[in-house]
Amino acid sequence: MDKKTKALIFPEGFFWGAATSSYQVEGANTNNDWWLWEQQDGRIADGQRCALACNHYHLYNQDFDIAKELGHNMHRFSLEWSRIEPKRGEWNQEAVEHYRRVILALKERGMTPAVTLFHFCLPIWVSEMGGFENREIVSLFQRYVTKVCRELGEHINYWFTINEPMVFLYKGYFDKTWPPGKNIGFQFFRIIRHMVQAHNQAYFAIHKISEQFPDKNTYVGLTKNVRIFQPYRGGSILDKLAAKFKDYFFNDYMMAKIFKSSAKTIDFIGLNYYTREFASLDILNPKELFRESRSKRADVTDLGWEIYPFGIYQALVKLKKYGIPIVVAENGLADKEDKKRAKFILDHLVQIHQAIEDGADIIGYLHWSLLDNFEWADGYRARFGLVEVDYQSQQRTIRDSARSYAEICRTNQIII
Ligand code: IFM
Repeated sequence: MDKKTKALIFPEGFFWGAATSSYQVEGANTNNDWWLWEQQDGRIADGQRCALACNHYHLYNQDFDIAKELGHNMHRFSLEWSRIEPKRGEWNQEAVEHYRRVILALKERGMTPAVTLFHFCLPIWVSEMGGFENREIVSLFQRYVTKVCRELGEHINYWFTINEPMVFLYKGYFDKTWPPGKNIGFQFFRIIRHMVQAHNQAYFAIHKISEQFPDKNTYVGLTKNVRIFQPYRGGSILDKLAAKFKDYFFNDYMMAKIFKSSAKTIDFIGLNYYTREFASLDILNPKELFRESRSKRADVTDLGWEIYPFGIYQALVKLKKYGIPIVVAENGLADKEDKKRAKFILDHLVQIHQAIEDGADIIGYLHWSLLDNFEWADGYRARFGLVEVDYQSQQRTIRDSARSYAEICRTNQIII
C-alpha cells in the first residue's frame, strides 16, 4: 500500500455476500400472482416474461460455487411460498427438500444462509383471497412460516420475514405496475396493519420453534427499503413538506408500528438502499406528490436511478436510532457494461464504514445481486448481477467488478 492510500477495516466476522429472490432467479414459478400478472401484454418491458429466469432452481450448485469463489460468506435468498404450499393447506414436501438442499449447499461452501419468507410474490390461491388486503393472511403466513421453520430452522440463523413492504404497497396499490394493480385509497393502511401483524406473528413463531435448536442463535428481521428524499426546489416550503411527508410515510411509518408492538418483534433490520429521490408538491396537481422523481443532472444507472453513495450513510444513521443491528441486505445497480459497479460498491462501502465509525452496529453487506435477473416490470433489460447471465445458453460470466468485490470480501477491508 503506498503512502497516499489507506485501508478501512471492517469489524471482525462481518458478513459479505449477495442476495437474490426466488421469482427473479429460479425460473418457472408458475403458481404465483406474478406469473399470472405477466400473462397480460404490456406489463413487462420489451414484451418479456420471467419464464426460466436464470434456471437457478436447477443451477444453484454452480451459482454457489461462483459465490464461494468470489469470497462470499453469506447469501440471502427467498423461499417460494407458492412452491411450498401450492394449494391451501397442502404442503409440497419435494419443494421443502429442495430448499433443504439449497441451504446445505450454502453451508457446505462456508456461506451463512439468510432466508427471506416473502419477497413480493404470493401463491395464486392467497392472492385470490385478496392477499394482504385480507386479514386471514396473518394466520396463513404464520402457518407457512411455522412449516418452513420446523423443517429448515435448525440450519438458519437469519430470517427476513417481509421484503420491502412499502415498495410492495407502492407498486401494487399506488402506481399499479405490479400485482394486484389496484387502487384502494385509504385502505392501504389496512394492508400495512396486516403486514405488521404478519411480521410480528412470524417473529413469535420462529422464536418459539427455534427453542428446539438451543445450539443456534436465531435472529428475525425484515428488509426496509430506505430512500433519501430531498426537496426538488431547495427553497420551496411546499417541496420541503413533500420531502418530509415522503420520508415519514415511506421510511418511518411502518417501522414505527413494529417498534410500538407491545413485545419485541424485531432483532435486526435489513437495509435495502439504492438511490435518492426529489419530492415536490404542486397544489394544483397534488397527485404528482406520489410520482417517483429522480435528479436530471446526476450520475445514473442503466435504469436512470441516481448514484448517491452518501444516501446509504444517511439511511444507516436513520436506522441507528432503533438500537438494533443492521445488515445491508441489498445495494446495487443496473449496469450492463459493468462500467460503474466496482466504484459504486467502493463508494458505498466508504459510507458504510463511516456509519460504523459513527456508532451504527452494521454486521454485513449483501450486494444486489449475485446474478443478472428478472427485474419485475423492467424485465431482463436491467442487469444487476455481479455475474452476467446469458438467458439463452444459461452461461454465467463473472464480471470484473465481482472480482474487485471479491478482494474486499476476502480481506475484510477496502483500500481508498
Ligand atoms: O430487484 C429488486 C429486488 O427484488 C428488491 N429490491 C430492489 C431490487 C432492485 O430493484
